[in-house]
Amino acid sequence: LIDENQDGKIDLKEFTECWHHWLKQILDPVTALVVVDVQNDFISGTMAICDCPAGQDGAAVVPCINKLLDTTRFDVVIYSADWHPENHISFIENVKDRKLHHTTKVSSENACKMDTVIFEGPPIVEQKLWPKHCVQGSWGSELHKDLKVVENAVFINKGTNPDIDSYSAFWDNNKLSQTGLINELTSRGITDVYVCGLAYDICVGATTAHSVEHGFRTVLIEDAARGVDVNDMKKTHDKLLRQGAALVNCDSVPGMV
Ligand code: VGL
Ligand code: ZN
Repeated sequence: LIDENQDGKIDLKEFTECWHHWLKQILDPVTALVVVDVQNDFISGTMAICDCPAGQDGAAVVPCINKLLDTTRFDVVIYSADWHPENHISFIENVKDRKLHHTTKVSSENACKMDTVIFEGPPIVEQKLWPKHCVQGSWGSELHKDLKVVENAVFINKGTNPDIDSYSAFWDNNKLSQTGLINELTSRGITDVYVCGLAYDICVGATTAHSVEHGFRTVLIEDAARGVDVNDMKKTHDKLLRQGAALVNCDSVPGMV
């Protein structure tokens, strides 16, 4: 692209034209939008990210994602959901039911949000603790009521095994088991994966990283995501850039104007 102003910036209108008439024909993308965990508990429930250190508004992703869905044609739209059984390993409430590794000390008054503990094996598991959230079938596990759900959408549940947490929509945290996401993408010949949702520095980041690893051209739509901790968000951003993901805002997604 010619940068006529020599200011390092390329005109968006010009880019959109180039995209439709030229780049799109060459790259021939088959696109998926992965909407990560836009669920009640992360917005206004037990793990509302507005109560987290970054103080962000999780609900703000909803109009942004709806606009993306209205103006851009994705070949498939995937909605992931954190989908835990009552006895899930990540819940603070369940620590008392499991055996802690002898090096870990958790007094009840210290068992606050985001403590990391080591559970006795086999296998030994290091686990960040969270308040009970996204219990299968509960209100907290439902997608936000205003989120647009398109026809022929694909739904992926994760974190269903009581003994393993799963931040990424592809793999569990120990990379022992996969969800059905990779099959849904490869069976459709997807080349480009766009990722958005909650939370930027946890499940969105993990999903984006695995998408890059799987070899998809991967685009994280940053203004359609919100996070928990500003420092972790910055770390996630830098790590994903190094790994080769593209980090953009909604208005530079091809098709969005
Ligand atoms: C998530 C913490 C625990 C997320 C899920 O969706 O970002 N975070 N479980
Ligand atoms: Zn979870």
